Amino acid sequence: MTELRFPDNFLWGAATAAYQIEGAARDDGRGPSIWDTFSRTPGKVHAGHTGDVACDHYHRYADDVALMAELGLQAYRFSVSWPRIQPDGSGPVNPRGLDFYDRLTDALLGRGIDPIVTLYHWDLPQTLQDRGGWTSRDTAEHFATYASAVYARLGDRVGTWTTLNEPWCSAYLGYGNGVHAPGVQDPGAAFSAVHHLLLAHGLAVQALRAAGAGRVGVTLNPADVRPADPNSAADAAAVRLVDGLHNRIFFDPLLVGGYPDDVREHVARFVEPTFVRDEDEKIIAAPIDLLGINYYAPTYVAGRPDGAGGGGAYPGTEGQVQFLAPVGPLTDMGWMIEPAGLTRLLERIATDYPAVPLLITENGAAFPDKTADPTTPLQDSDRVAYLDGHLRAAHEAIARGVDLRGYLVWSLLDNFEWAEGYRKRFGIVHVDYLTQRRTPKSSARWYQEVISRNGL
Ligand code: GBH
Repeated sequence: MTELRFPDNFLWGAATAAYQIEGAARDDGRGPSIWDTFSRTPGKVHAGHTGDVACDHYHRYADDVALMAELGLQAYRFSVSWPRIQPDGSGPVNPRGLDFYDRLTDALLGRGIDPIVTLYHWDLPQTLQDRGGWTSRDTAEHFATYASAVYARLGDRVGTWTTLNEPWCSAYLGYGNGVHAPGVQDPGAAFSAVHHLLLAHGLAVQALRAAGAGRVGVTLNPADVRPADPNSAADAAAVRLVDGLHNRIFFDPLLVGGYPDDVREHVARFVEPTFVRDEDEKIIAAPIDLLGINYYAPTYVAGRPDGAGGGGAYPGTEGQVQFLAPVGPLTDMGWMIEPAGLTRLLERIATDYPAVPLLITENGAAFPDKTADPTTPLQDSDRVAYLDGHLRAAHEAIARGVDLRGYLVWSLLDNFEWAEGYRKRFGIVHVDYLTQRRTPKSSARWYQEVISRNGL
């Protein structure tokens, strides 16, 4: 394989999320989140796993930061747990919750690692859910207050802020098909959640800017939507529909201003959009400094005018759209491995929504452990191949002119993989959940090399 160099100043790092790694669910005044409730509800998460202990990162953060430094990470993306900061989601701030992120930030800076904060990675305070969660406008207002509280504590040391992680998942999986917390199944609620999440982002950007924040953005999980048959008009229509409900419903209000007409019409079939107020458009479209992109796999669809489509997590696609079963090499999640999808996606975003720098805030793969012997380093050549392929794809996008600033691997550690619990492992570092022992896999050593050479 040819050697590839990345641009000078290209940022290399790793990402995690609070509920997936921290544990310490009842420590230091943390309130319950919708993921505590959901994971403790029988049948929702594989084998009844919860984030109660997870990787115990809350207590082991110093060792974990030392490991990041050993691997040469330049940046580390973590999320802040809202219910640690405001146990009830609104009202008094819990200083002990902020203390943890204060210690973490200082530990990172002490090792020369750039902290990238995500303010919301799915752990909504349960009290807010009891009042409607993301279907309530109040939640968006509360989010801005929470963002200000975190900024007030960390803003002097954290330079890069992102508001939400993957609002698509929060809305469609949380309120549409209910496979994620809070487990609601209601198309109207899903669309109302989309809007209130976007509004929360916009209000938080306003609040962060007012407080003096430097770099502010949001992380999406845009889909590379592909037709089963490139020559089929029905498939092209299916691509357009899914692209609207997955991508343009977020991109357009954030980066252009307002929802696309076809998306508005589709949503109106499920819910009267009284929750959209005139003033919201401007708030949501507040300029951002970076767009975080999470990419894992492409989405192949076929149009089914005969009404025989299986649909998916997208309200109103039942009957009309068939989501094709993944084919070819798959990860342990059953997701396709298609690096070219990343190049296509980055190019498409750069073309349709120019002027905003991009950062890959997540990319990675789950693969089962290869060895039962805990004394030999785990040889995860499948993960190395996945990462190598996707870095080549990212490099190709840069070569075609995409303004891509960096790459954060998902994930630093094996962790609580949401509805899959601990059975799916995304880490470049292995976690033995019985002993909490961390062991870098061969992918971690490979990544360390990539970073030190700034290339492949
Ligand atoms: C991210 O979600 C999350 O930010 C992170 O917390 C999580 O651990 C990580 O990825 C790994 O899952 O569902 O078969 O139709 C990614 C969620 C994955 C949702 C791909 C859409 C489409 C394939 N996305 N999925 S499928």
